[in-house]
Amino acid sequence: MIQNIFLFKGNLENKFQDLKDLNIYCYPDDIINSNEKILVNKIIKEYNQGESNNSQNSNHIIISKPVAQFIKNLNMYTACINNIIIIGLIFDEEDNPYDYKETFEELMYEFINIETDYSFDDEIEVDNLLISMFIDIRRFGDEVIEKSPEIENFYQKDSFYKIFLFGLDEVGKSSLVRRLKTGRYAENYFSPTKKFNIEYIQEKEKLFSVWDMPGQKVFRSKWLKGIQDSNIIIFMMDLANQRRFDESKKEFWNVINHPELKEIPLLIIGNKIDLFNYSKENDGEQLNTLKSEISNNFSFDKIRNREWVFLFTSVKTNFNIDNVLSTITHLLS
Ligand SMILES: Nc1nc2c(ncn2[C@@H]2O[C@H](COP(=O)(O)OP(=O)(O)OP(=O)(O)O)[C@@H](O)[C@H]2O)c(=O)[nH]1
Ligand SMILES: [Mg+2]
Repeated sequence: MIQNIFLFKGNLENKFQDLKDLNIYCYPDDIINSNEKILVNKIIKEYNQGESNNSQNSNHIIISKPVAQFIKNLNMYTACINNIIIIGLIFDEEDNPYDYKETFEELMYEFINIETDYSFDDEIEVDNLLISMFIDIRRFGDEVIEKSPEIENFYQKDSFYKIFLFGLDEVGKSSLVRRLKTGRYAENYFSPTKKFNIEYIQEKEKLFSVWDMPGQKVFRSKWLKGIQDSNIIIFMMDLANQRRFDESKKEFWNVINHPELKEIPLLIIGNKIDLFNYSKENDGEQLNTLKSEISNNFSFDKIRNREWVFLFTSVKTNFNIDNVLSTITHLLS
């Protein structure tokens, strides 16, 4: 788990040559300061050797490759920005900093927004940056790297399952997870998911970890990083948004054809049925017609070598939500 985060800010002209001009910020503990010349020198040595032919274009952020270093019992991971800033993470001794590589790089780009030309001039800005990054990295570690203790028992009992939940943006994935976990629903409760949203849901003697994927296009290439060891796949679509059926179908088949998901049971959810005009009196018949239209659209008849079930739901009105968990349980048995 991450213990501390620090930031060195050097002088533009001489980079990190003169430690007098170096500002050092730490959060939450002041474990590094400019009196520790040897330590500080060792940390920045990596970056002063690097090629300095990167043009100093203030609108451009250049993040040099993060490096893992072990100095004075400090297990750290540092990266240099535009040759004048070094940001470092300090982990517990037994941690592997490379587990955090992707998140670390992503966060740096996210926080240091290129448009606003992040200057690091304001101390409060820097403090805020460090605190936000610290919290995000710790949260990532808790969710992705470390198993929470409550889960250990389930591992032993062999009743712990991973659910991979994907689909286009705004189909209602995060809303479904919240509904299943808390029974609650609220309109526009979530902003679009940006990282894997991992929630644990207990159903009788089983514990499910639901990996709710971010659906926006920019994040879809990351889906494949979340699929390993999945026991069930859930694909969700927005029934009312037929203009996006082609896009949705394409993403569905991209994932389903992935070799790692071979033979894994599949639940397909057509959500937002509340927005669909069907009369309550003969909804059974109308739903059947709708279901075959959708099956044709998405070519579900081509699904091979796996068990699969299609369900209509409305996360909003709670329609069929009880059946989601029971269908998952059925598919696992
Ligand atoms: N009418 C209706 N709206 C719903 C339903 N389920 C979710 N919504 C709404 O759909 C919108 C998107 O919901 P989210 O749960 O954030 O969607 P998501 O699939 O997680 O989206 P990404 O995180 O971007 O992938 C929100 O405004 C929800 O309130 C439903 O069953 N019916
Ligand atoms: Mg979401």
